[in-house]
Amino acid sequence: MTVPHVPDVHPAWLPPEAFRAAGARRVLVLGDDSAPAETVRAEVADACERHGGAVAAPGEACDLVLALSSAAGLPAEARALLGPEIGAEGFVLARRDGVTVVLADDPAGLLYGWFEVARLGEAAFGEARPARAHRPALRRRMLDHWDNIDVHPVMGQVERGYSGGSIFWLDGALRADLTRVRAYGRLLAATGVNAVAINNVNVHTAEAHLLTDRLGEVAAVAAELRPYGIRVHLSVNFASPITLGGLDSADPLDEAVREWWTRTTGRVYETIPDFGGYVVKADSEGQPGPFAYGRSHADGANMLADALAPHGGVVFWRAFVYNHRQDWRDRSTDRARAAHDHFAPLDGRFRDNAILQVKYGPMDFQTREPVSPVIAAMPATRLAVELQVTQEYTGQQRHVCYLGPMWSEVLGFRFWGPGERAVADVAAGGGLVAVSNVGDDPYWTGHPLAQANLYAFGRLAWSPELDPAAILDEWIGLTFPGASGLVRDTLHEMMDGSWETYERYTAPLGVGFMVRPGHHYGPDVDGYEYTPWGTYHFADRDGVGVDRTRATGTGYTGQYPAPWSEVYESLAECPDELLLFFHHVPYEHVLQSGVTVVQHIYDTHFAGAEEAAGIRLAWEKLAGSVDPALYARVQERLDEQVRCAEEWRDQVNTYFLRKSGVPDARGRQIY
Ligand code: BDP
Repeated sequence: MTVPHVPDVHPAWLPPEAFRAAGARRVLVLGDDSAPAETVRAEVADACERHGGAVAAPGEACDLVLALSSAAGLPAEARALLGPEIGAEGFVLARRDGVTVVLADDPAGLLYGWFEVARLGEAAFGEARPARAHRPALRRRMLDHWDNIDVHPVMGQVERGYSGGSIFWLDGALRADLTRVRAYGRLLAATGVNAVAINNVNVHTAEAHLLTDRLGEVAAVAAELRPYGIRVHLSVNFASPITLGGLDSADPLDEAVREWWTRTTGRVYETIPDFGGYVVKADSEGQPGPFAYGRSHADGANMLADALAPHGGVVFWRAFVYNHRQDWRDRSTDRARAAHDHFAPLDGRFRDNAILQVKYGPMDFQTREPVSPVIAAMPATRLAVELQVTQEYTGQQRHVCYLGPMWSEVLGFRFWGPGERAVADVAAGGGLVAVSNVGDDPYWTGHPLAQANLYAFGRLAWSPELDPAAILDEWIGLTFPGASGLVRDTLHEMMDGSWETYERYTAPLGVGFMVRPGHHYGPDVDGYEYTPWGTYHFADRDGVGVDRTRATGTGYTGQYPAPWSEVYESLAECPDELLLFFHHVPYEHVLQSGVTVVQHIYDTHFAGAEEAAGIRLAWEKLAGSVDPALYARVQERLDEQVRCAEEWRDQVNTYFLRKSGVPDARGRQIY
């Protein structure tokens, strides 16, 4: 096992300097012969070789001990930490008498402890630290790749990918050199991610075969990720028994079909004993599913769960199910209601190893949505919350948009009011999942600053209570080692409020979309207005917004428990930022902020575009202080962000000026 360093690829948050503090010390590792423990030994050796430290033998003096609690010959400093169970993937970190100790019950915990030491840098070797247990709050912390083997004529190779091609496949075949996959696993492990699904949820023909005759490719990827404690998952096509197995049905209650899944899954585990499980998008946007046989989603998910159970696998069954062929003239339908309508009645009917994967909002990864009520509605079901790290609707990695604050809000949202359980608590036994934003781009993420989103995802999945601004600083510190205060402060200033900036110049007050159909980049206010997709704003000459109240609208507010059902129902109490998601209001409706809706639209769009220009200006201060190639890449993206923000500003402002006839109170130029 060697630590993967890939030439010509940006090291992201793990540059060699990140290990300077630990690598300059004498380090003792007491692990076992598992893959992650082997990785820790390799990491320590690599860091020590680079930075002048040494690998200590048992009994020798050392500055850092990384040990399994079950290891023989624990030094006294580590023995002192033995006590209550630390638990799966967790570790205890302490510093006493000049020795820093990481103690874990399992090798994965050891690995996470090693990366925590790297994150702390010199601080890990300074003052004494009382013992502190670190444990992941969410059990599964997974990235979904929407990668295809082949290049899709419209979507490219990675669906909604903004960072080049797949890191797994090239020219229709698995890449010959998978070092980069291992380097990716390393980056993810350093944030706490422990699962990856390697292919698109829309499973096309070539990718469907990964389950059977192309399984060797999955095994090869699993071999690269295993050392970093990451389990591989596959997206599978519900119709596989027909398309791959030659059966005439995929009915989940048909014995032959169940038999096929059992056999096929058995073969998967013979090849990949630690395979994680399946991801399924069924009866959604044209994907096959159980509805064709008059069966429920619980029937479908349970069939796969039963096939996986003997091997310890899980099925992530996506709740993103809605009618994408709806009649836009019919105001009684509401896409926001769909997931709850389909799934809430099935609560309690899913197997224990079936995890319902729910998008954070009821629509589709918009810049601002209320938290999906499905998350509150299924107490007897294991749930995972799904986020979109890939910035499909948040600037497509051309715009700076740091999403940590949004995710932190989602995870901390309390459906049942203050003091009650938060979303992160509800999902603790399921997990947090996100669509990955990496590709074969030399910076991994196209926009180098979009790396921060990947980093923040993992950190929040491990510790949802972390402050996203602090995570940002952590990321800056690791990624720009030795950077001056000016560089660090400037990056912070550019990124910390960038989600809200993006929100200001795009669709207003939670109404969503207004993007160009198909690729979803840039403004098109009416782009989806008269289409079958169910993503409307209902702007007319009198007002704008979607009436989702129980009193006069679609009744969606009724899917929330109190107090939110009442808060969202009430025009006076509904938070401004979601007003148009829940209510259709006249343009001169006065927001809680004291300005009218239409004036708010003008103000925020002028402000947002100005802030985008301010972000570019801030970056220009850093010319000469950061790597020139990285500087140029960010600069080119910022030029596009500023251009695009102005385009949004002008289209949205013009549209609402013409619809409403209400001039800007501040007399600014609107076209
Ligand atoms: C939408 C994307 C589409 C995905 C879909 C999904 O536009 O490409 O297939 O989500 O989550 O946001 O399945």
